[in-house]
Amino acid sequence: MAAIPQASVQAVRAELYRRMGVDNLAPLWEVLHDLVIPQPRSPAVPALWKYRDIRPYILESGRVITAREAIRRVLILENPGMRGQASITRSLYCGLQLILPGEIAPSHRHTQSALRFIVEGSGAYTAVDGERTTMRPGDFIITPSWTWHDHGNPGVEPVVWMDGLDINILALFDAQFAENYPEEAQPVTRNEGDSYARYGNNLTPLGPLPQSRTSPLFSYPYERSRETLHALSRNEPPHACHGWKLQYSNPLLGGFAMPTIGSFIQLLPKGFQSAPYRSTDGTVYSVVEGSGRVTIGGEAYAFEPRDTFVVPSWHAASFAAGTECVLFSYSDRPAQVALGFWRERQG
Ligand code: GTQ
Repeated sequence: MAAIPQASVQAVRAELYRRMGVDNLAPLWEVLHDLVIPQPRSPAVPALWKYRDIRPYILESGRVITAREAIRRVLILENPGMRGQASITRSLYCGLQLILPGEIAPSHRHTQSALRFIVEGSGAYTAVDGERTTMRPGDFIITPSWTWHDHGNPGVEPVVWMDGLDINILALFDAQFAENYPEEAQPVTRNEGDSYARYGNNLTPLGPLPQSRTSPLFSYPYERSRETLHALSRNEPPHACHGWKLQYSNPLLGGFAMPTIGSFIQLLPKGFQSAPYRSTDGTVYSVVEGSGRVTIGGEAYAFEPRDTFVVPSWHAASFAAGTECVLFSYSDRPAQVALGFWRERQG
């Protein structure tokens, strides 16, 4: 090789690549360094959406299209590094859904799992498996894979919630299915509170139990999460990175509440400055209470209630709580843990 001029080596290789390309072959050695990389290099970038700035667009969308016409009237929070891909991280979707008084978002089901985190307004419901649950700010609600679900608002005020879906995970595996329910709303077959009574009180009905991988408890009311956080805070010091942080869990199986999406709620005391934390699960946050500052990969963002921000994979994040803060978050952690490659680093 040493005797062959570099230019002709390049030309010989290029010619080989061209011919093999015709037969759908490509040389690994030209791309290896981009395929197998020393640490995550996410196309997602840190970003924060101020609710105060985006709320007018949400309400304006309510004047230009009905929930019935839109099916789901949602503004997608697109990661600025991944515009046009309906993604907030590589694996996850995030949107803000609006339902106005008197509206119904028609029933359908899909293999994607969804979570709802209520951002503004009360009195709307989501129906899953024949049971309606009333939405209040801070409630965490699950729509398990392949369950019929419709949303309605018999109340008097607009209701806005965050939708988190594992759309990109299903797309990665080409495992998406969806269908519409023949009626606009599914029939109500169980009283409100049934799933909470069965599974939310440390008591389990004698079989047969649901076989789903998703929590049978489909609504986790904020009142209870908040109370639990404050109870913890009275009995132990805050974690250096997380303050007091809880994972929403499946009362039958333990672990995460959903098989693909992990969800969390944390309390930061007033004046708290967290140690930096990074993990491979890019994470979406919704601010429930309080204001402060999050520094993501060296960039600082001020936040206040109802704002949304995203910490991409392996970006160090740290919090400065100006007042006592409550933050909700979700990520693809259960999927990474199940597959054995999730990593974190504290400090
Ligand atoms: O409520 O079923 O934001 O199917 C995106 C897709 C919400 C929903 C979204 C959906 C839904």
